[in-house]
Amino acid sequence: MPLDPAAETVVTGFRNTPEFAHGIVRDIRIRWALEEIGRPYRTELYDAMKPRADEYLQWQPFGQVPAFADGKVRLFESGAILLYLGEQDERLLPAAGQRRWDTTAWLIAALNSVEPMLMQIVTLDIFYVGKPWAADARPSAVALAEQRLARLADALGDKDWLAGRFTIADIAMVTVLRNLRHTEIVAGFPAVAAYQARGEARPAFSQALADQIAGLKQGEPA
Ligand SMILES: N[C@@H](CCC(=O)N[C@@H](CS)C(=O)NCC(=O)O)C(=O)O
Repeated sequence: MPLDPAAETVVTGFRNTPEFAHGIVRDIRIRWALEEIGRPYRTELYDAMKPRADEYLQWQPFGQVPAFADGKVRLFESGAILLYLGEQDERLLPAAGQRRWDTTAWLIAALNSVEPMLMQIVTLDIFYVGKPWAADARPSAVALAEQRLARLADALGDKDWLAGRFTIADIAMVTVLRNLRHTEIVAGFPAVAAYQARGEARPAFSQALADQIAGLKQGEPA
């Protein structure tokens, strides 16, 4: 599909999900970044319960959300979209030097080293709730997640943000941590819990959250 340089910014999401997903569907990451830099966007919201059209698979090969387009690029993967936005605004990604690469490393760590461990618990608690084998597997999944959270707490030390100031790495990490909000696991690591709360206290996050939930309610039965 040819790109239109004058096109508006578009982010894809869902207009209906089970309630547990409200506030954690991954388009929240992109909405949050866009709110931080005051960049307007519109959403394309899909029915989460139905397969995506073939045309959408040309944009997001796995049929997932979010995907992003702005007339210059079409992108999928929340991490790639955050990096793209960071390239355009230093408030999201420092322009050069150690801080830029710390941001990149922590963004990838959030999505590759922490998110999979936390998602195991979500999978067991929510997708396989009630299965006896899920209850058996849970203690070791929690132990693995706790190892990551302990290292994250050490890395944070007394810093407010992972790369020394707020960046897209924090958008990725805070939204990853939110996946455990149905548990007390993060509360067991006060520095990590305080870090998550600091991220969630940002006005840009509140706006992104409110907008995502408003979109998700569109698909609810009246
Ligand atoms: N690694 C992808 C994961 C995207 C993803 O898992 N999206 C979920 C919503 S949060 C989704 O679309 N799930 C529906 C599906 O997998 O069919 C990213 O970070 O963008």
